[in-house]
Amino acid sequence: MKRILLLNAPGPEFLKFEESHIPLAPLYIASSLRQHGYEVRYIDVHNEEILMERAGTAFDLEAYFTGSLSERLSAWAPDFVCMFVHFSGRFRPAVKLATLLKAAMPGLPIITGGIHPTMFAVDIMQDMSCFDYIMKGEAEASLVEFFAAYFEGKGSFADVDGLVYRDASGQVVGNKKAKFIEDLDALPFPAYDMVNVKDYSYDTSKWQNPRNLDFDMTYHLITSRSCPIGCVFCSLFMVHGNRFRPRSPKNTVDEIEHLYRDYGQSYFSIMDDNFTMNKRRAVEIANEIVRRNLVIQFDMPHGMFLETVDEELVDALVRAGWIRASVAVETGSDALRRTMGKKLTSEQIYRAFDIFKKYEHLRINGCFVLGMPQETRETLGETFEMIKRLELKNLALHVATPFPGTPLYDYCVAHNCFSRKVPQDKLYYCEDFYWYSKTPLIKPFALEVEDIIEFRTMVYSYVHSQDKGRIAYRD
Ligand code: B12
Ligand code: SF4
Repeated sequence: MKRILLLNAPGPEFLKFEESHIPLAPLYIASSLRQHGYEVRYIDVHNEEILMERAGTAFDLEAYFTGSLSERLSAWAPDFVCMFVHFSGRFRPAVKLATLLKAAMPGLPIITGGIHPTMFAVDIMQDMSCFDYIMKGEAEASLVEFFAAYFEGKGSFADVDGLVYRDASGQVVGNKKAKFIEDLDALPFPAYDMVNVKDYSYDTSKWQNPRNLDFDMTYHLITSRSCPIGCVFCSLFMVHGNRFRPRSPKNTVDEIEHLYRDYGQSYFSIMDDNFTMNKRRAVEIANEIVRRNLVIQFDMPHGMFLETVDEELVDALVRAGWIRASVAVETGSDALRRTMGKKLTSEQIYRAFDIFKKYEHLRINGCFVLGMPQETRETLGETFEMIKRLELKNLALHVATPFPGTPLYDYCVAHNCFSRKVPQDKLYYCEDFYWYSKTPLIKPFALEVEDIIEFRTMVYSYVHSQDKGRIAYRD
């Protein structure tokens, strides 16, 4: 039986997390590979780093590699390594780890994937020998296809969806990513048994807990993949396509019930991009949670589609244990929101918030994007007015970032909207895409970047002055 080692890359220096979460990408991949007869092991380097630092030991990747990791590698002797890179900022640490691996075990092939390798796949493969392959986008099916070709000679690399590889002459070949899994219910649940769940627990004593439940972590759930809205700054379509692909309410609640009954879990975070895109489905999920007597709490930190919000939806979700969500309001200006690619209107936003306000325990985090090329003093003014009128308890003011491959990037190139020079090669190492909120990369036509920074500081201090602690994440 072939042995596949899954490695979750460590985090970058500039973004240290105290909380760690059970990551879904490796566990989805693990369960699919196991279903197809592979022996799989998972090492969450990122989580081990967090645990070490929590215990007071500074994490040094080289020392960790030569010590604990190398021992486990030689003891198990994998046939292939899959390297997971959750976000762009973890790409450099992933390269460092892959380079150490290649130096120690040159014959061990490494494939990487995730949003960052997907965006820059061909460039990375052209420049870096530490990766042998890249798999673009959603990979449960395509990785199985690839391993069948690699280990058993079934089919050719040229036919593997989304694979980027070097041909016999060393030329990089990038296959198109065209196939997305239609029936997500057919996927096995993430292989939760591969992690020691306790390694992901942390202090939740300050978390909102209206049902007074006992929990020390949140489990992430993906109940649907992708999103059809097409915001001009969004890069997600490159990984998951642009069609909303939902799991059925039954399959979704089966997973929740499995985690509730077999793992004693009562707090969940629905990480979908647009959980409420299909209102009927969301209501059915909520009703099914209630019907099965699952006494849980859940949040939606990654987004809720406001267009479908009505009394019926909110009431059903609250009865099922919903306590908080982030909503992508983006701006107070209808015109600017349309420029971003959203049809959502201010009227719909106010209507949704009027419903939310009826539930005292609900915490809504308003997410805004500042500094689009078309941002003006007037649109910033409209945003501030909306923030005041919505009386947001929590708020996130992000700065627009033109990720390569998005319509916003192309627009910024065409209209020269960059606030500074963006390198033309090795874009995958460009730090502006790593820690993007620091200094705006876009210079709006009618504003300076300093105006955006000042506005952000002003709004945050206004919100703080209204209610101390309002912008804390979970308490
Ligand atoms: C859950 C999540 C989180 C969780 C992470 C939990 C965890 N344990 O890792 C939390 C909330 C902690 C989080 C934090 C952050 N996140 Co996050 N997160 C997500 C989210 C919503 C879902 C990811 C997920 O689990 N998807 C489900 C799985 C099945 O899909 P997947 O991850 O894409 O994996 C599939 C493919 O990509 C591929 N694949 C992935 N890896 C690999 C590896 C190999 C070898 C192969 C073959 C294939 C492969 O196969 C997988 C299965 O199909 C995504 C948005 C999204 N919809 O993907 C953002 C997202 C990945 N996060 C993002 C960001 C920016 C962050 C933060 C930096 C935010 C911040 N400023 O703090 C932090 C960084 C955290 C850290 N330390 O690394 C961005 C990344 C953008 C970018 N280019 O960098 C995204 C895309 C959101 C967005 N639209 O902007 N995040
Ligand atoms: S709504 Fe969110 S996930 Fe959908 S396109 Fe816009 S930013 Fe991307």
